[in-house]
Amino acid sequence: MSKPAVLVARAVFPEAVARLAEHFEVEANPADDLWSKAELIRRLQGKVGVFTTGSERIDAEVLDACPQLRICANMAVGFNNFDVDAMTARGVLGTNAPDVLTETTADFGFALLMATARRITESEHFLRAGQWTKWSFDMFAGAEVHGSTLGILGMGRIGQGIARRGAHGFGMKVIYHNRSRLSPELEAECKATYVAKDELLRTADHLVLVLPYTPANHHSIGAAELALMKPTATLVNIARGGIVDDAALAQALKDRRIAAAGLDVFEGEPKVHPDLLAVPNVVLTPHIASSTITTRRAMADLAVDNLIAFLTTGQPRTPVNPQVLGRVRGQ
Ligand code: 8YV
Repeated sequence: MSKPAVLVARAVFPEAVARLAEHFEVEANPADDLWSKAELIRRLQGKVGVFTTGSERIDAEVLDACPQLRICANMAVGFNNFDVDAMTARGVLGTNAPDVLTETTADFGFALLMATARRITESEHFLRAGQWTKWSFDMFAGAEVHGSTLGILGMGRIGQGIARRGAHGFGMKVIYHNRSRLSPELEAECKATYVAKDELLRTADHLVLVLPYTPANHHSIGAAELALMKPTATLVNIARGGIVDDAALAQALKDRRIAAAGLDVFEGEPKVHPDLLAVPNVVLTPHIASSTITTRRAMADLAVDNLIAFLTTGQPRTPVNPQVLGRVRGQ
């Protein structure tokens, strides 16, 4: 009997593709470039599963054009590339890759906070440009991190990881806002206090965004929110582009309405708003918060586990729409 066919939509670890090939006929994109939607649909013909990397848009058009597709397994904790309602309505399972990237991503969030507050990349550019000719008493004076107030918007697993680092490692006072409050036990463990969003914006010395992208969260931070922040505050976004209005942020940075920002994600990435490239008080990284080999392997392994487990036993490890189990297409 021929094996079911799956597609790997973008280049990933060869070992991940090899594991899939033990169970399935695999077609794998050898390139880092995303296929166009038309090409993705063409490649998906006859495939029951697809390994996605968080950027391939799986919507009603794709699902209707690929009636054999039963599972989309994301190598990412975020799954805003999936139209989950359209998938659920058509009996297509989505899976994501939570937990395995939590600590690594929290490490990076903290690194970006530190680099932003202490102006590490800005001062490095100055040095590399040969501009360091003398000492001055306030040269690249930054913002205190230890003992300051850390604000976290979005208190899922990664947000909690950042809270722990801030509270336990740097003696920061941690405040957070989230759709729902943490349990008293988790609040105590993270030493975090729940506050309203406005209070978070007004009070935080360093504000870290870790909320998932949903239409409701689009431009959660825009001109009005930036206006509430302290002029000395810093903003870090390791969540998703689109949560921040990048044009409004660039203007606020230019006008020094906030002190600095650290951004790993951008609206329309890999394109970056030209005004962000033009201001000095921003640290910019190319969406690498989860990028260590150990963690990226674990993310790929989890996506592979989900494909194998679901297509062989019907029991995925980390479904995002578990309500479709039992009524997935073709079952
Ligand atoms: C990924 C991410 O690197 O997991 C996520 O949601 O944003 C990143 O860890 C990216 O989506 C590609 O897999």
